[in-house]
Amino acid sequence: MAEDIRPMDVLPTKQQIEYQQMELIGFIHYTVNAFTDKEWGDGTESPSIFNPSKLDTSQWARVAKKAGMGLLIITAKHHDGFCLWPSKYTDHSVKSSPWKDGKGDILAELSRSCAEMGLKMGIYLSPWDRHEPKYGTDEYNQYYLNQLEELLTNYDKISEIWMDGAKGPDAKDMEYDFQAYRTLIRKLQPDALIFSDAGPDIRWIGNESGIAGETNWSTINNDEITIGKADTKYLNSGDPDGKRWVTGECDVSIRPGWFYHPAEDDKVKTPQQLIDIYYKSVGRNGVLLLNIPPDRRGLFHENDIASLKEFRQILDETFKTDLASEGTVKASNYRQTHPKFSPSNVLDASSETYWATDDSIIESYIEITLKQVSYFDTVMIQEPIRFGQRISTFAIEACLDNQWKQIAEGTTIGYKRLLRVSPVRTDCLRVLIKESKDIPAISNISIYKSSPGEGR
Ligand code: FUL
Repeated sequence: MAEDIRPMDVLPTKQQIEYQQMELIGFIHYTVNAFTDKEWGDGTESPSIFNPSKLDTSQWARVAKKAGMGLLIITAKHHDGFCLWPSKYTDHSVKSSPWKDGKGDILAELSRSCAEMGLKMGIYLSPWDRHEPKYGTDEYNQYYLNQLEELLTNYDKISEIWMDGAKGPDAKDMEYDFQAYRTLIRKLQPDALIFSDAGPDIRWIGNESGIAGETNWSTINNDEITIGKADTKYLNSGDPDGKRWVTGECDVSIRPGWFYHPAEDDKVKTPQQLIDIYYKSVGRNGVLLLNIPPDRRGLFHENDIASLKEFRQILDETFKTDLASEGTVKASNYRQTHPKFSPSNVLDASSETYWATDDSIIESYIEITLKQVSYFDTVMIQEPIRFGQRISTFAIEACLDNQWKQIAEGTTIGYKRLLRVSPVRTDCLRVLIKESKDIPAISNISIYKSSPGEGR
């Protein structure tokens, strides 16, 4: 049995690989803001205004599942400090609200609904807290840790913890003890992934439009990053010399705001806009974190659901038939001419098998002859990231009128790269690897014709 290729020095963990394979995950922004029409509550809101009439976490989970999401992250506490669970460390929570006579617990309900739908759950616990009087003193760090402990022990498995660096100009000075937060998370939920500008497991992609850089390395040097003050360009493209694997997460809301505002009911992103974001996030080695804010009833709004549904239909239609799957493959070189590294491995739709070249062979190509002449406009390439991220320059050529013609070029690939190429009709294409940090390896190449729903 041939040995696998030598892994790069910086590798993802099993949890990071599983996380990236989810591709699409959901964000739920909910708090008193849904009732005050604000984006940032100031912490003086009375819990008595929090009274959703039909809150139904199973509707959220059902819609998310149908859209193809694998995880739902909820604002357990946003900047206004109002807690969606009855925390014993504050009264500023659902327990002081009229919702379910103060006996409700949104985290418990969501945790059940996620389990029923086979979804993972994550929490956003805002470090910036505009209500809690301890904020600005060291005691606040203990308050935050206490709340983390409640959330990480009372609600089953928590898969992601989201910590943002946002702070208004009026915020009191406060040194967050991120190190202590992380230590507690690792102790209570060792498999949970921690998100912040600096990771350590998942990093912000540097904008709130859901768009990863065309070049997107999953590696960065996060020791140099201060949460809330990060260089957004650096986060957007990652760093080929990064010493840590910190997967990029692309957050964006389906509406202009993160929270529900009735005036935005007709400003929900169209399925085509969502598709475009998908190609620029998932298609650029990122994970798409799409926010759907429940309305005052406590439900996802009909318009958001309709858009999500069509978005999913377009994706399913586009990626239903891989026009390359029955083709034949050859490569300029393959490692030890051993079947384990055979170029045909790129067509078997498995991320386990892969093509790789012999030691020190970087410049190379892999050529696919389709079973029949086909019309396509989308190419997908994947690296087996368990061996690290390698490729840094590639091109795609199609055989047109008996000549190779470049139809796309790119830099990084990573877990998944989707390229929208000008439509071509051919039975032959090749992927050329030009530069790579070590010998290249590719697990999949697929080609598709995008669904007309995409608006072409
Ligand atoms: C930011 C917050 O200030 C916004 O309100 C929103 O929650 C966004 C996802 O993160 O840091």
